Amino acid sequence: MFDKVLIANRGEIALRIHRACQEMGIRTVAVHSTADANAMHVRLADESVCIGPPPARDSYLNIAAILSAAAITGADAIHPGYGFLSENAEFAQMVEEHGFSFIGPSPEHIRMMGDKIAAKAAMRRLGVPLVPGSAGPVESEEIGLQLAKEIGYPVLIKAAAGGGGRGMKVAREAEGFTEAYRIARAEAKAAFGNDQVYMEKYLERPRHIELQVLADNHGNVVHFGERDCSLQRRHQKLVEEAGSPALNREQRDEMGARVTAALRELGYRNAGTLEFLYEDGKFYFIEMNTRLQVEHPVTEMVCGIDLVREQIRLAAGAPLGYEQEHIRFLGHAIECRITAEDPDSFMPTPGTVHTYHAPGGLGVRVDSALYSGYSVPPYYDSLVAKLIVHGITRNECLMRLRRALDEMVIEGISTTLPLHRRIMAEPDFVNGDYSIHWLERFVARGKP
Ligand code: MV4
Repeated sequence: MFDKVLIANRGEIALRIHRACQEMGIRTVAVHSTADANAMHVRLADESVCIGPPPARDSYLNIAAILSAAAITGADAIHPGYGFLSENAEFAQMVEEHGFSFIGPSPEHIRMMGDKIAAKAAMRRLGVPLVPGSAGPVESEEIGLQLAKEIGYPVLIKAAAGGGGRGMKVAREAEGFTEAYRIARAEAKAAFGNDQVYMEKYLERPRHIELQVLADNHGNVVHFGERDCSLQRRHQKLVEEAGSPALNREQRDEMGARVTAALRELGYRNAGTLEFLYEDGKFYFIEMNTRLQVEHPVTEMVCGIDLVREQIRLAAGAPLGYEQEHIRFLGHAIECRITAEDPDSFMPTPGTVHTYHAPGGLGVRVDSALYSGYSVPPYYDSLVAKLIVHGITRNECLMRLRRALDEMVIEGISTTLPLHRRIMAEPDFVNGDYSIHWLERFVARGKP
């Protein structure tokens, strides 16, 4: 097992990783920008190294500085968290070339899944269902037009290097196809330096459902069920739940079996998440994330497993040590992502939190790096706390979540807490009756 892990991240996820290490008897190294000198992740770590000025590209994305910090502190392994360098195949490769373990998948798998066309080709070959669409890149508008006719409108043009909603264009009929195609390619070129695009049938009202997997270095792969992440606005998730109110046990088992078989075949290692669109009882694979996700705690709550500890164990070469049948699902969990944003306009609200009080009680978990007197810097993601609540039934979970939201205090800056309180009182949400478009419409309706 590792003696020392460097955590190449900040905020609540740096704390989350530190806690797993602490329980395993592993010492931790925090890295931080000058803007984060007083951050909680720096205070709690066993050691810390300043790696640069506030802008992320000079600090949390500074590969040379992070590798130097690992070398001078004698770390054995690096955990990238989410965001920043977590899905950077070159970084994973350099970590290993410098003699450290990367706590995550192989650089090859990160690279493969970063290319959305390659990811889909692999999943198609391995029998995972996909949205009807192009088998590879769509090289010209003539080919695209022909294919759109075969698939049937509306179609969606997506960037091969995209993901997370960036660089997508809908064409509702042949009339607008050429323009959508040209814009999609130009935007892909500008955003990713790669203008390759592919095409899919556009699903009008799907849910966004993802499956959590873990794989060891010995060919064992298990899944931990699904998360429903349909509640999002402009591709930023606000609320996630495990399991999905739309699925039953048989559907979960069936998708889990298919996906674990595919990843076994691929030789995948460590943690991963497969994203699906779900509509009219059918699943369609769209992308795979090769990192720990923000919303992993809802899965931990229903499965009673520490996914970060598992990631660390697996990266050190340990076998999973349990099989699919040993993974049980108990009850329901919901996570609210609380951000330093205006709850109506979603403008960031950096500044000093003069009062912070976290809720508690049975089934309540708060993952946050906040403390009273902390100043939220303007340079990074606006996530300030995740409130995760577990209940035996979804209804118990909801009642407990409403209570916890009422108990939670973040004063000094505006946050999305009031919006979460409104969502949890909304009949559609209470009934589990929502698609990926629900929140956008709810927010547009405004406060009652
Ligand atoms: C789609 C889609 C409809 N049909 N693909 C957006 C994020 C990226 N991961 C994939 N996305 C979508 N792909 C087809 N064929 C609708 C979306 C989409 C979406 C997906 C998940 C969560 C929120 C979303 C919001 C808008 C659009």
